[in-house]
Amino acid sequence: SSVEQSYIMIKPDGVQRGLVGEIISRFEKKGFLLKGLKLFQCPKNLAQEHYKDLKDKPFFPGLIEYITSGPVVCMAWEGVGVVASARKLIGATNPLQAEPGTIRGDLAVQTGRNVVHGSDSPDNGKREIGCGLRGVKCYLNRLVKIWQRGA
Ligand code: DAT
Ligand code: MG
Repeated sequence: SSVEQSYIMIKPDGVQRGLVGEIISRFEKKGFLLKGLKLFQCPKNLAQEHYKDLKDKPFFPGLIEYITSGPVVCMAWEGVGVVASARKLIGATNPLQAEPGTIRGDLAVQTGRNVVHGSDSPDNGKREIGCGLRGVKCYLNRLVKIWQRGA
């Protein structure tokens, strides 16, 4: 594996249920680097672009309605092998099939309310970060310098 980025998005149910800290914490504790973040009300056209590969699925209209129903937290996480590792941390699409210890396995019940999104490939990571974090800059290197300097 090489250094790559995954687009992780806390869906409206995760935000409304107060799970933002819990979900971010799992990626921080694993050791990945948070490179971008915003709280965002996703417009319908951007949700359709994000999920374009699923546009012919019967659940697509309901999925777009769900994702645009309230604010989401959009994030870019970076690290070696982060795309596959994040999918493991997140767990199976159907939370009833997701293993205990995964985010969906611990925190969700319904496929249509599965609290978090994670990219399925490094290429989709790039594409989805370009979509959900359009215009958001990466500041991590600057933060590390301040932290290393001390008080
Ligand atoms: P994942 O989010 O695990 O990558 P996916 O890309 O196949 O799963 O689908 C995207 C989202 O669409 C998924 O998180 C929830 C919804 N979804 C998928 N399959 C569904 C189904 N059979 N019924 C309802 N919603 C579904
Ligand atoms: Mg997917």
